[in-house]
Amino acid sequence: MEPVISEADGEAVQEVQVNGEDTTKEPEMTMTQDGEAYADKDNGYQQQNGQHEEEIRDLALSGQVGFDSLPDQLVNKSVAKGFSFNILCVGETGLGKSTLMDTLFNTRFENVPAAHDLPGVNLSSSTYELQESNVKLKLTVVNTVGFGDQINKEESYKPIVDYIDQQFENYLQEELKIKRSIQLYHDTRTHACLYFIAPTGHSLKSLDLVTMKKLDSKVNIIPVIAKADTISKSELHKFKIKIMSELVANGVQIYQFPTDDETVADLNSTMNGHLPFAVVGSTEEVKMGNKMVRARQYPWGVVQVENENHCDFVKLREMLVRTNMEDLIEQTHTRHYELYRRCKLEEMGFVDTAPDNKPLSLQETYAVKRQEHMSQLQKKEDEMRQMFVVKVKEKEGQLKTMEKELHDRFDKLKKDHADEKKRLDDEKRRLDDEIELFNQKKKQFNDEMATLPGKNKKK
Ligand SMILES: Nc1nc2c(ncn2[C@@H]2O[C@H](COP(=O)(O)OP(=O)(O)OP(=O)(O)O)[C@@H](O)[C@H]2O)c(=O)[nH]1
Ligand SMILES: [Mg+2]
Repeated sequence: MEPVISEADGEAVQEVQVNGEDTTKEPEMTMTQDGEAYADKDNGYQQQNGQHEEEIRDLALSGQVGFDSLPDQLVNKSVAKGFSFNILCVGETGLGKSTLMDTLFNTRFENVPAAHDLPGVNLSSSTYELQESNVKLKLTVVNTVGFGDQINKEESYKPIVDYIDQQFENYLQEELKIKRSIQLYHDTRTHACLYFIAPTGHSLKSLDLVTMKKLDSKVNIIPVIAKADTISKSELHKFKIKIMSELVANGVQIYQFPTDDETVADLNSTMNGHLPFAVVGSTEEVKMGNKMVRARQYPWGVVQVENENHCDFVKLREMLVRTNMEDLIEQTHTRHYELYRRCKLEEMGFVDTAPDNKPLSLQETYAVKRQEHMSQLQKKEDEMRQMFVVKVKEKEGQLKTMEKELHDRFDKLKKDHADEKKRLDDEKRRLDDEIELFNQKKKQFNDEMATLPGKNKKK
C-alpha cells in the first residue's frame, strides 16, 4: 500500500496500489517539472488543462502527512513578506479626505491642505509603513488635489484615470520583463477608491457621476458621504437612496462587498445595503464618561466618530480594513488589472485564438505577428520601389521635354541668326551697289566738270 516513486524519462511517476490491485495498467497521472498534468495514453499524452475531462480519483490517507499545514505556511510567508494596500481618495477640496484617512488608520499622515486655485487636477501620493502586532502594511494614500475647483470641470477625471492606468502599466511592464522581480516589486495598483460625495442632501453632481463612470471599470469604488454630521438623519436617509438610484440609473458599478465567503456573506450583504457610507472624520479626542473618544465637538453636542448611531465610520473601517482588504486587492488583480492587461495586449496585437478559432500560443502569435510585420515591410518596400521608379520616369520625361525645348529654342535662334545674317548681307550688297552707283555718278560729274574749262576761267 506504500506509494512507490519511480523515475520514467526523467519525470517522477507515482504508482499507487489501491485495495491490493496494481493500478499501473490504468492511465497514470504524471507531473511534469512545470506542473502540467498529463495522463498516459496508448498513443501518447492527454493534456489535463481543463479542455479534457480530468481523471482524478479520491484517495484516503492512512496516516498524518502534514500538508494540512499549507494554510499556516501561506500565512507565515505572507506575514514575513508584508502587505501593501493602496487607497485613492477622490473628492472636492476640503471634504475631509485627509482627516478621514487619519481617523481610519488612527495615525497622523503628513497632510498639507491643497491649493484651491490650480489650473487642473493633480494627484499627490505618499507611502507609509505601518505595523500592527507583527503585521506590516505598506500603505499608499493618493489624494486628488484641486478636484472640482476649476470652472471647466470637463477633464477633471482624466488625471485620475491616467494615474490608475499608469500603475497598471508599470505592473504590466514588470510582468513582461525577461528578468522580472514581481515578488520584490512594490505594487502601486489602486486597490480602493474612496469617492467623497459632498453632503448636499440633494443629488450627485454631474462631476461625481462622470468621474465615477470613468473609474468604475478600473478601480473598486466605495462611495462615502463626507462630513455626514452636517446633514440631518431623515435627509441622510433620502440622500442615500437618491445617490444609489442615480448610480444605478447611470450604470455606475460601485464595489460590492463579496457574499461568496459564507463567514462574511451576511455581514457583507447587510453592509452593501448601507452604501454609501455616511462618514465623519476627526482626530480630536473628547472625554465621554470616563474614556476618551474621537469626536467632533459642537456647541450643541458631540458627534462621536465610532458611534454607529452617529455615522457609518465604523462600518467603513470594518468593510475596508477589517473584512475586505484582501478581496479589494484580489479584485484589483483579477478584474481591473486583467481588463487593462487584456485590452493592452490586444492593442499590441496579441490574441488567444486564430481567426479559425483555434487556440494560438504566445509563440505562434509572435510568429504570426512577425510574419505580418515582415510582409507589411515587404509591401512598403515594394510600394516605395514602385514609387521611386515612377518618380524617376516622371523626372526623365520632364528632362527630355526640357532638352527638346532647349534644342527647339537653339534651332530657332540659329535660324533667326541665319535669316538676320542673310538680311544684313543683302543690305550690305544693296549699300555697296548704291556706293558703286554714287561713285560712278561722282566720277561722271567730275568728268563733265572737267570738260567745261571756259566757265571756270571767266571766274
Ligand atoms: N463637519 C465636518 N468637518 C470635517 C470632517 N472631516 C474633516 N472636517 C474638516 O474639514 C476641513 C478640511 O478637512 P481636510 O481633511 O483637510 O479635507 P481634505 O479633503 O483633505 O482637503 P484638501 O486636501 O485640502 O482637499 C478641516 O477643517 C476638517 O476639520 C467631518 O467629518 N465633518
Ligand atoms: Mg487633504
